Amino acid sequence: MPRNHEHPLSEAMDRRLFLKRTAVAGAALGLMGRGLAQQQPTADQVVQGKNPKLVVLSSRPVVMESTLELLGSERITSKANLFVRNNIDLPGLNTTEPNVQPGWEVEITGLVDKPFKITVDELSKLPQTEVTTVLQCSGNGRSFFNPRPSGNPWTYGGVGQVTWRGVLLKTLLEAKGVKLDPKARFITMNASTQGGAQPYEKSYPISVMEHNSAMLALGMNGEPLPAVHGGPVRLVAAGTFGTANVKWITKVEFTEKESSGNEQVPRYRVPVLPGWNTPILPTQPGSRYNYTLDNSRSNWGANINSFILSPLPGSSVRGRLVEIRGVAWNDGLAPIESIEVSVDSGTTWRKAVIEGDHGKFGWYRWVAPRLLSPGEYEAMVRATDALGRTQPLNGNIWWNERGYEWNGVMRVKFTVT
Ligand SMILES: Nc1nc2c(c(=O)[nH]1)N[C@H]1C(S)=C(S)[C@@H](COP(=O)(O)O)O[C@H]1N2
Ligand SMILES: [Mo]
Repeated sequence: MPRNHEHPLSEAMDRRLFLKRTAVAGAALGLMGRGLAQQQPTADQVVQGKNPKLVVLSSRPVVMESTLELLGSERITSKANLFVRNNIDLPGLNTTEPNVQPGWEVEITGLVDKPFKITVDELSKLPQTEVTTVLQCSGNGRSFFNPRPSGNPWTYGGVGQVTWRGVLLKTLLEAKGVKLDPKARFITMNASTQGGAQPYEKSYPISVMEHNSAMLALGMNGEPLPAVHGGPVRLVAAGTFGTANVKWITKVEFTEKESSGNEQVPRYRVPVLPGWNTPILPTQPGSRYNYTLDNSRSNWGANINSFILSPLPGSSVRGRLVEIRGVAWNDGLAPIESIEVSVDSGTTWRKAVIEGDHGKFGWYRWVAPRLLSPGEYEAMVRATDALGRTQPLNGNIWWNERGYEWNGVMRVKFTVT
């Protein structure tokens, strides 16, 4: 395993190795599970049905990340391998089993001519739409920022690609013959507070209905929505960061203003000049920022990113023909046009071949076949879309106090034998 400390991934691996060693030492001392060397429970112990290979970052609220190996092992991320990010747990829902509640109600209210309530059962009888999206926590990659912001130390696993099935908000309003007041500029979504859970309220521009196929999703990967992923019903806005995709939704409110709740501000924001689709305003690494609705924006459209899923960091592969593989994605507003790969730490770059995609909101799969003689290599990947948006070689240029929206070029060291 490479031990290069400037390299963010090996730092993360060092951390895991350290945690493992601590656990082993704890076991040797007979201290497992309590006291000094208390070990995190495994993913399957925290959420029934999860792959124990997921890395638990917090067991309460539940936060767990997937791994590059698992992400590379399937085209659509299975429910067992998908990361979980709860800010607020709902009691009893830590399972990938469905949450069967046909009578669950969602209220559609605010700036509409006829507010109404609809049950999950009624929703399931309306025309359904499917969309494959990359679901990614805006904190994914946080641990690569320097200095490291506080918050869950995500490496690369706070992401997955899943296929949702549900009723588009547009379809729902049409089916109910409900008209929007032209004053409506935002959609404000509320999650259930059942069992005494704290409110989770998020607002997004109303354009989400057109551009992001916003839907009330009832299904994931051809099954009813798993309880831990928001079952029985969740808002899905394709092409946006995870935080916009409110689980266990009970209310969709059309509003003139953005929510001023804690989850909207100061949480889940980056510094910007005013605007919803503006890049991060550079701030001095380590500095503080006083987030307001005006000087920052919510984590919104996913920024362009790409991962190498094979070879895995620190692995040995057989030469001479080595296929470097991975995925790339963005917010779906423009196609990804070029994916460049370097195997010499960025000295020379060559285009990878795009093998296929999963619609504009999903992953582009790419492969870069290279003839490599035995030795040490460092692979890097950089995606660029039709709007010229690309990834920085040094992701830290977008350092922000809360460590959101990392999309620095990934580096993977591997050995060819
Ligand atoms: N009700 C509710 N919805 C939520 C959250 C939450 O804590 N409560 N977390 C959000 C965040 S920050 C992310 S990244 C995604 C994670 O989705 P997942 O847990 O299904 O992977 O859910 C979002 N929706
Ligand atoms: Mo998130």
